[in-house]
Amino acid sequence: MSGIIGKTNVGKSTFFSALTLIPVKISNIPFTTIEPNRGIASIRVKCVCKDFSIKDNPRNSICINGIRWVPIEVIDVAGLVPGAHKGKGLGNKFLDDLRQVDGFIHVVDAAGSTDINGNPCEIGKGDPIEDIKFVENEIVMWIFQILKKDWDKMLKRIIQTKEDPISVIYERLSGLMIKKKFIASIINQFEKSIEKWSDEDIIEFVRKLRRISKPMVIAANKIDISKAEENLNRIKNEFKEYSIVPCSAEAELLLRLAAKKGIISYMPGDSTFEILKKNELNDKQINALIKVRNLLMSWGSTGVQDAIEVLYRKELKMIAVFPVENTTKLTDHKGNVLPDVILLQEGSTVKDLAYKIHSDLGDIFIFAINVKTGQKIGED
Ligand SMILES: Nc1nc2c(ncn2[C@@H]2O[C@H](COP(=O)(O)OP(=O)(O)OP(=O)(O)O)[C@@H](O)[C@H]2O)c(=O)[nH]1
Ligand SMILES: [Mg+2]
Repeated sequence: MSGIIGKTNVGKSTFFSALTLIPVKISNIPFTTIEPNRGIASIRVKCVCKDFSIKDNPRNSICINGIRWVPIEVIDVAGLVPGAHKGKGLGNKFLDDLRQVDGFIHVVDAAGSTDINGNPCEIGKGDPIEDIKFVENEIVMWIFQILKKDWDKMLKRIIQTKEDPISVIYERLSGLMIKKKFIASIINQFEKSIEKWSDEDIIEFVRKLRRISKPMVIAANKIDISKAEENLNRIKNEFKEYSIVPCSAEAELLLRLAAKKGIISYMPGDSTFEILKKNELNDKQINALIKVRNLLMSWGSTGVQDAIEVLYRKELKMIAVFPVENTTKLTDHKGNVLPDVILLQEGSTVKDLAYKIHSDLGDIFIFAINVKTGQKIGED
């Protein structure tokens, strides 16, 4: 699952709607979204049907011309303002809805058309660099508050009953689904033992832990507004270690809705589209499409599909696996050819795959076969 976060009024819900085609409330006033929106987006992976020259009939995904569209969950939450962890705006409690996410899409107003509190302002007056810094800080403070709530109790267990600090913190953060190895690797970077950590040390720990366990892609939105390009370069200079994807959620939403109505032919991520029903469009609609076509020519795509794929491929290092029961026919027990595709993080074992398919399968798992090489693979 991926979480769409950011300052209020930057285009998070537009981005969500463009990905999922779920109609949600969108408006140019801060705090339009209050309750989270949940939906299903898709990411593209190369299907193995072409490698095996076989016609597949997928169940959990769709195959179009050798490209598998794999469903992934996305959640769009309320917007943040500086000081949210102290209760400003809608506060940060709603971030609890993001506990289970694998990573974040951080939408920013690259055109600077909203001020620090999300109110519309003269284009270029808002500073997306400040926005990125404060939103990241609010995410850190959210996790810090979860840890801090029980910090004294945790220290008691570590000091009096000599429990392993890594296990104690892992247990406290279990709701966030952070792998134990990440917690261990960050704790080991600290020279001071945990009993001596100040609040600043805990915050530093959380900051580092967030970076490796919940990666973030910056979606530099509103790229259709001219001022955005200048800011995009500033953002790239300031945050060199981040994946930054220029995008226009508004353009993607327009294209996807037009495609749904059969007015244009367009697939998410495409660099162009074709108008199919020109005589059903008025001048205003044609002009809007021409504007989007120019945008695609300048940027290569609207960036929305790219942003979510960068999160899964580059940041989360997900690979696609096509499990089958019959290794000759490449089918499940019902005869569906290449029925499913499952996303696994690089470094996962086949036992992890077995558990993803079914918990019962994980329990009785003995070995798997790599169909391409014919090799037997043990559980690790
Ligand atoms: N020019 C331009 N405007 C956009 C784009 N994406 C969103 N907007 C506009 O930005 C405003 C805010 O959009 P929302 O999607 O409601 O923003 P949000 O971040 O979900 O806002 P809250 O839920 O209030 O925090 C709306 O007027 C959108 O039409 C874009 O790519 N380009
Ligand atoms: Mg919203």
